[in-house]
Amino acid sequence: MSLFSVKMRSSARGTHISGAERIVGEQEIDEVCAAMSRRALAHGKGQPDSITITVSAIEREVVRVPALPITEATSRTPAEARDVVLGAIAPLTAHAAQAWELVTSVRDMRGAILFDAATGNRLEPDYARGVRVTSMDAATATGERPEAGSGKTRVADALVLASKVAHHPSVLAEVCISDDPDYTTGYVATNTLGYLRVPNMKPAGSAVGGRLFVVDTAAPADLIEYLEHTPVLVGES
Ligand code: PML
Repeated sequence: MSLFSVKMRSSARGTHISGAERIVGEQEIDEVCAAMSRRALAHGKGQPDSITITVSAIEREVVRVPALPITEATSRTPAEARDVVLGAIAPLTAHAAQAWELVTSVRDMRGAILFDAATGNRLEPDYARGVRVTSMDAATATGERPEAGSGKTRVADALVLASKVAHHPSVLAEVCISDDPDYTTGYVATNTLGYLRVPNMKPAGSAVGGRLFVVDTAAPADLIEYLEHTPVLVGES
């Protein structure tokens, strides 16, 4: 079956508000475009004045990876959330506290921070932009799913992204805080831990939000190419 990438990004007065992507069969394109614009208009970060939707045929091989298993922590405050996240990433980097400080201080980044586990240095070429993870979807969105074309939830989207990211051998962990001020649950993901949902990552109403990947490489060109361009369908765990 021919597959198409459908990408949406929205902004207001030049500031990014939201983005989404699906990999779908041709028959799903119209429905998916409609669902994406509805979702862009409903984003808690504000009313967009620009919504761009791009549809392009996928010409290269699509990689299939398993979905990470989901569990949930019981953090009741940002301080407890910090303890959960540090518990997960401290075995992977001596700079875990620095990673937390970083991911809880960024906002309006369209992409992720690449955080070198060995040094604590940032590796992404453009700090303001970060590295965007694109070209991915749930495998069940490609016609194998009976309700193909229906809207997906925020958690399902995040799980797809986290599963693609965790699959790369240079990635040790991901920490995510939503940039939606009304949404305070984030996650920490690793291949051994899976996708651990972490409530109360930030205070309600906070515009803080971003993603940070703890990586085990000082030369991230291959990783960036994978994250930005390799088409990945995420299957059942
Ligand atoms: C986002 O807003 O896109 C980030 C989503 C994080 C979802 C965390 C969860 O509830 O599992």
